[in-house]
Amino acid sequence: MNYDLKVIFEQFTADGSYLMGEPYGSGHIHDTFRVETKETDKDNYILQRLNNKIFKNIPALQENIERVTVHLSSKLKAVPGSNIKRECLMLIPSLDGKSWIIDKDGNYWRMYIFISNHRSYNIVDNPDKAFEGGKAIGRFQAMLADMPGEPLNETIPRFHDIENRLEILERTIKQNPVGRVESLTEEISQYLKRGEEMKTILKLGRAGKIPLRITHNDTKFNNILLDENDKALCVIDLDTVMPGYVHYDFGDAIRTVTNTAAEDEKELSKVKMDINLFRAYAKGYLSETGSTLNQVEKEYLAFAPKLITYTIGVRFLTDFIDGDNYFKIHHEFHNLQRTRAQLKLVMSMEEQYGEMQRIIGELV
Ligand code: ADP
Ligand code: GN1
Ligand code: MG
Repeated sequence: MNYDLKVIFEQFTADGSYLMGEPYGSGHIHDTFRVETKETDKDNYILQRLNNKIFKNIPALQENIERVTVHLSSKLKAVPGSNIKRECLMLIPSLDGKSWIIDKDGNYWRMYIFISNHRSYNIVDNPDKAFEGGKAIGRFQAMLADMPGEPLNETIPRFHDIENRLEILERTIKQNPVGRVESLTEEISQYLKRGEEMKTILKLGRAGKIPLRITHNDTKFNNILLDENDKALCVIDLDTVMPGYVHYDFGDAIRTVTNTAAEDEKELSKVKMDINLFRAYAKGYLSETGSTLNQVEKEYLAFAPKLITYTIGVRFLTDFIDGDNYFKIHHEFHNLQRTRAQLKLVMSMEEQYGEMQRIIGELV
């Protein structure tokens, strides 16, 4: 699709005038563009066409992001030497004072200041970056712990609820809408046989042993921007910030930080969990949250990466069976490749589970 980015840009109260816009980043959900302004001393911007098939209530989604960014920036302002424009997402209001606009074709758009000179990685190659990632997510959770007001809107209901995800998988298998189920016997059986174990966190929540907190829920490493020295800078992609268990954020970060290969790696022998990166992330994370987590939350941190890697794998598998309606894909078997790579990563975590538990035990 071709959009008139200049016309859309001009419906926001940006400082600076439109020079050019181009697709940006490797997110799986929205259409993201970087807009450069003519003036070299003005900010550049991120313009996003929001996926309103996935996020069905955009005003509720934007209300969450407004609340979260106001709270985070007020906390950051109190920190000497902080640079709000780079350490916190900054929404740009539209001409009519909202944080989004609807274009003439009914598309929803929002705009942020482009965070300058950041670094973003899909794969982590050393423990220092992993440690910084852990600190960034730990600090993010800590800063949101005292956000006032009503609970945030649930932008995607039951997002990480594995019972929900398994129900949808089983329903999609039964429907078999594009005839792919027959060729997936091995993948389906590998996923389904792990289902019961994966309900552990939900059960602890229901038993009142772990609290719902404000969590990010999409902590893959390319949603954590680092600065030019590879130090933690800003946590982005706030669409799913809502009530959740800390295990969701810890697990999703470990899924991406410790994987020695890409999320969609075809050559499965390359996919492993690097235990040194696990240790470094956990150390960074616990340096910020160690004093607030309860004993049971800490005890189950080592379990969380298996759960979230499995959950995302279940979602890729479901989407492949469904005919690829959710995640952006770049070729016909992309979701299948992702499904297999996530399963391989779960297996690598299973092999190293004892060591993961030992490391957490040492750190808490
Ligand atoms: P998606 O939900 O599709 O992943 P994101 O909000 O994560 O969308 O944005 C996609 C990508 O755009 C990010 O991974 C990041 O590279 C880039 N990005 C998003 N917001 C900003 C920003 N404010 N400054 C710089 N880069 C950004
Ligand atoms: C999506 O938005 P993005 O690309 O950061 C997805 C996550 C998955 C991830 C897998 C709203 O994240 O849940 O873990 O892809 N986001 C949504 O790469 O579904
Ligand atoms: Mg993203």
